[in-house]
Amino acid sequence: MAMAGESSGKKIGDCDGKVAGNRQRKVGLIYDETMCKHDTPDGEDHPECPDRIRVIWEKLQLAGVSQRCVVLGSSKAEDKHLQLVHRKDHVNLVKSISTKQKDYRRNRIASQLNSIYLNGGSSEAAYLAAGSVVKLAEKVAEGELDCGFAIVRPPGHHAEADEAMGFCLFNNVAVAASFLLNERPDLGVKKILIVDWDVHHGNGTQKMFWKDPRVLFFSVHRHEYGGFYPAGDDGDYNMVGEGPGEGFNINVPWDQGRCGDADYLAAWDHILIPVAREFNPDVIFLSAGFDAAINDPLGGCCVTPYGYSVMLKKLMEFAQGKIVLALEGGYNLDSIAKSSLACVQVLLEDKQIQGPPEAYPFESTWRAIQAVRKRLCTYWPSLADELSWKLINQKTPTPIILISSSDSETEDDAQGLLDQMSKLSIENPQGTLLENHQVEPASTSWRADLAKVDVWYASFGSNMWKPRFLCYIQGGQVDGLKKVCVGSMDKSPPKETVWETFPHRLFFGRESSVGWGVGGVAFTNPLANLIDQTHMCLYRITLEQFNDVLSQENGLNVDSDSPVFDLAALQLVDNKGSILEAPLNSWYGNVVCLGKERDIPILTMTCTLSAVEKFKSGEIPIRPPAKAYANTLIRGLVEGGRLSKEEAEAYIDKAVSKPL
Ligand code: X5A
Ligand code: ZN
Repeated sequence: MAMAGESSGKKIGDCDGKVAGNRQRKVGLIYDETMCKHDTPDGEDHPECPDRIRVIWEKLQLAGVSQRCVVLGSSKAEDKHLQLVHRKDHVNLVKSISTKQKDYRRNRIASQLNSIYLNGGSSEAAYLAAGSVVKLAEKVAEGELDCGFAIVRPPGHHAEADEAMGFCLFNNVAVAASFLLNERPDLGVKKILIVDWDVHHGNGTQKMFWKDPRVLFFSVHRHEYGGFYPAGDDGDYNMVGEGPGEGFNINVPWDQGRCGDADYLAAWDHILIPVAREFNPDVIFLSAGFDAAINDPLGGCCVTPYGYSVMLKKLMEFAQGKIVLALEGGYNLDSIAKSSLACVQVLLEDKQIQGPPEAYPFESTWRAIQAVRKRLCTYWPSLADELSWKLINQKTPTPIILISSSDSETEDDAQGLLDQMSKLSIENPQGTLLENHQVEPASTSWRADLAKVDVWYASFGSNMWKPRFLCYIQGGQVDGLKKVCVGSMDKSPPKETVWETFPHRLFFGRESSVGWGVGGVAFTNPLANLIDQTHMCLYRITLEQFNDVLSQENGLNVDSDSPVFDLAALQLVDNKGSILEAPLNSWYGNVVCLGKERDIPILTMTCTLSAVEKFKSGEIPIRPPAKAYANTLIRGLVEGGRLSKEEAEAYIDKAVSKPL
């Protein structure tokens, strides 16, 4: 097989010793220009393009690292090895592609498949991609090499037993893992860890080892409740394997894009690494897609080369460093070249590269990690401990939204707050400045702009009773409420009302409130958990109205020059599914996005995470609600048709009596 750059690689055994007594690791590389022949039939642009592997190879050469590796020729997979994980029909189909004389025959096959193109070079490339990973894996398992990187395409992890999909024809990594286990028992590889950090779920690999306890499959991917490719439930954290393979499949599903180094490393530190320690693999395969890399056009995440290098370094502690990387996705040529280089430098045990300043994971990242740990802790006891509150509430300082205290007796005047707000800026968790809040002249168009956007306002307190909530829209006062509300500038009623439950803890606290007198008012813990349920009444209102509700909740003048919660803030919660926390000591200093309903964000307002801590410590009192207030909640739940009177009373009682 033709090989680019074979001559530039050193032969096994003639690497320089790096440190006396600590020999240089033998790192294998496989690259073959033949795999570039798989391309779109008419030369149309496609993200999975031949240049992907070219740029990686060129980068490794230019950086002088391929010269320090053992460069191997590619090799075609044998049908019998492919058939360890693929159906015979599928192997034959892929084989037949190049024998077709006409593009239209191939196009017809491709059109039946999901996200697949085919040309005359596809069969050979697919055989070489799979065969190269097999070859590299064999050499690593034999000990002839310490580790290596197969720079292959087409990618493999979406390919299922009988189906090509998602740019993948054969499942290269699965073929190689199965080869070691089934064809080379003499090598003593009994347990394999497959780590899939491609931004997409490795559905093919998951299915191939679903019932196989010899292979622990770990995939971290954008999932978005099943909306991200490959859509569906396969990538859910509940998918843990079956039969003897139960517990040997781990999915870490992100609810959103934008995850970066901090998020991935949190998944490493709190899931993958402890499990790897318990599993103690003999060999590790890495489905190394680089489409979670910063600037990837498909991934939307922002992992840096540094992030990849740290993730890989942490894996090198296992299986005596026997790790086989196989390229999967990754569609920004510059990003994949840099990320690949960073990884090969780790394989070579070069000095750790520099990283960007420290950032913290998103709230939704901790939610995913906690869900995974809970689901899998019976199989992997090291996941059983609760993560410390301190850890999961670390935050990059983000002064975002200032909301004054609701119903509170504090002296802060509204104008003072607005003045402060005007000095604040919105930052994303990576610390990049997104937008400055400006003080605008009194007559601004913010109302017109925000009136065009709908949100769901999710109420869990007295606003669940519609007549009480309507005071915030139409103005007025209802039974039990000790104050008159001015209402919104837009007095139109909610367009829709729906009920939902959310996995959050409802509780009551504070001594007394302006609206309801002596007794606590309702809060919901901004952090989701797996046990508690809060009933919420969702009103579909405009973002303009939401601002007016927010202002009234917080004693601010609705007639203000600027919105409290603007489009930039909405975009921020929308993108992150995260929590905006006010830096002030306010009662409802938090706008939390609970998700979406028919693509419209669901927003609620509650206390800050730090206030939750103070409630727990007793610094802020937990108090049962005033009678009139509790009755208003019960009325809301009953008249809204959510619960019976008895159920509603029991629900409130439970929230009152259960310790935080
Ligand atoms: C290997 C890989 C992505 C497929 C996306 C299809 N496939 N829309 O990254
Ligand atoms: Zn991918």
